[in-house]
Amino acid sequence: MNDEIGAGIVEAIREPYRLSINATAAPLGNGHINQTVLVHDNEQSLVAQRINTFVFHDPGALVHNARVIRSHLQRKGNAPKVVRHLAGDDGSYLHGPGGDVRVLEYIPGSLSIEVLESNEQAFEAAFTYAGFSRGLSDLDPGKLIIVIPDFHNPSMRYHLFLEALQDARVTQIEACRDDIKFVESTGSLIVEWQSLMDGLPVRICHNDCKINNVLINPDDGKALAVIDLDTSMPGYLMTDFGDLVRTCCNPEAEDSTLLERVNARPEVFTALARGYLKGLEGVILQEEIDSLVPGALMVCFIQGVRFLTDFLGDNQYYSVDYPSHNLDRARNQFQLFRSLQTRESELRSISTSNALMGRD
Ligand code: GN1
Ligand code: MG
Repeated sequence: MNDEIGAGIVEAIREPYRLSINATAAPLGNGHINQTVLVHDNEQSLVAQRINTFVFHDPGALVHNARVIRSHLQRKGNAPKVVRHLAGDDGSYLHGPGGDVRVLEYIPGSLSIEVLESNEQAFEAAFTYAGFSRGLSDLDPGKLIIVIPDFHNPSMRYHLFLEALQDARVTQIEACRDDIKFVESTGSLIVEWQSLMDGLPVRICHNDCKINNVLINPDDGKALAVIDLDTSMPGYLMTDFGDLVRTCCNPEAEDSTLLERVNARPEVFTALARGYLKGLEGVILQEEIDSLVPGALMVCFIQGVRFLTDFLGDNQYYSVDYPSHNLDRARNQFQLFRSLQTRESELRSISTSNALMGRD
């Protein structure tokens, strides 16, 4: 992100948040869609974000959903904290000429991690996201706006890949022939995943359960808050758990090209399953428990398909640091998927074992 972007965000919020002329902005986090900065002004620190309206057509819907979710969870004694949107002096949450800049509270001393450092962190993240869905299990899903329809729908994602393949330039196709073949040969699993998903209960999910979307306290490793509620809407537990596996089990970052190191670590998987099932004890149904491993496989594969689709379409969706960034990301995710496939039966017996929830 260049300085001009940060300066533009600060300008958009200067008046409504009474920022002085000394206010500074520095890039924050590692999101692929929105542009995020940490604003410091004298004693005050704020998180400000320019919402990507190519992806999120209705910024007001994001604010609405996050506020509905926050006020519901706040009424629950033991639900995780979620980050707060801050209104400006004028009472509004969206600013700037495009109405696409918002401000969120900054949680001092909090840390967002990109690559998991311990099994305890995996447990804590899974327990926190489970608490999020548990706390929202009695919120009417109709109160939330569907910001991106079919967001985790595997058939739709596969269809978009086929469309991108048809429209792609020859040089792009040449660069990823083997990856395309891999996707086409694995595509038969889509039907299975789709029908599994269609039989599950719809629940309010976070839908972007990456390890870096839980802020932790570095002193005790406990979760401080869940952030990035932009895709929080009705969905399925299998994809939330799948995203946890995708971002925690891999010892490498999602764009690492050291593919020989990419692998689904079973001990991390065990910690995730234990945390997730504990956090949803008494709520999660047996068919949902049975869907956790397929969910992990599906999310890794589909995330790879989404990155490859974007590579074929010249990187219109995800922000990239170099032209083949999305291709590197896709290969990393496919490698993780293959590693999960190799361990599938081992992981299934872990996630369905009674010992995991202390039931034996
Ligand atoms: C995007 O921008 P970020 O990192 O919050 C994407 C997720 C993907 C993720 C891949 C709206 O999230 O679905 O899983 O990148 N968000 C959207 O890391 O597409
Ligand atoms: Mg996100």
